[in-house]
Amino acid sequence: MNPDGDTLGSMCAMYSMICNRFKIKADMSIVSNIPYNYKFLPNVDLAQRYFDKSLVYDLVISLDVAAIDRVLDSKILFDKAKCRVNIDHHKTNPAFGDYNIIESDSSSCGEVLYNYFKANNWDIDKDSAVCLYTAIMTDTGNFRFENTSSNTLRAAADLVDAGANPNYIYKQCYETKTKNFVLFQNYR
Ligand SMILES: [Mn+2]
Repeated sequence: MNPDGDTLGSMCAMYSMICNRFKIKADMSIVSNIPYNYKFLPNVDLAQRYFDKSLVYDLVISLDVAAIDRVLDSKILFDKAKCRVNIDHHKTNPAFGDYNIIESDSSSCGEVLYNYFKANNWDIDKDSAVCLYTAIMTDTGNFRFENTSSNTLRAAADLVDAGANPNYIYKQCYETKTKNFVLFQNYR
């Protein structure tokens, strides 16, 4: 519900990792519209709002979701899955998955994923790097909130080396406005 840059960035990074590295088919599910400024995220347009609720997935991964009720009626897909994984950084997360990767000292779900990918020696491709950088940048308020640690900055640097462009991503997230919005601003 109301996904932010961390939610969408983490989802698309995991999607790229699964499809590009492991060559496994995956679907992405969201329950709200995608904010205009996150449309640049690689593959985000493949995310679906409506699903056949009779589907039973082998694996469902919840990303940046502090409480499973937040996914509204998509919860049925999570509940019915053969394996449920919960990856998050919120202190309040009650560990609702069969497997839980919760790091409350990480800035963002993007940083948790980055740590996981690195720990498993999974190469981070450019699409994943763009998504993870976006996730970390937006949840740290451009690396200025208290949750910004030395690990956060090392992750960001590594993601830049892997192809994320800080200036481009910043502009997409904070300087992209709809045509109507720009007209409205000019009118005022
Ligand atoms: Mn987050």
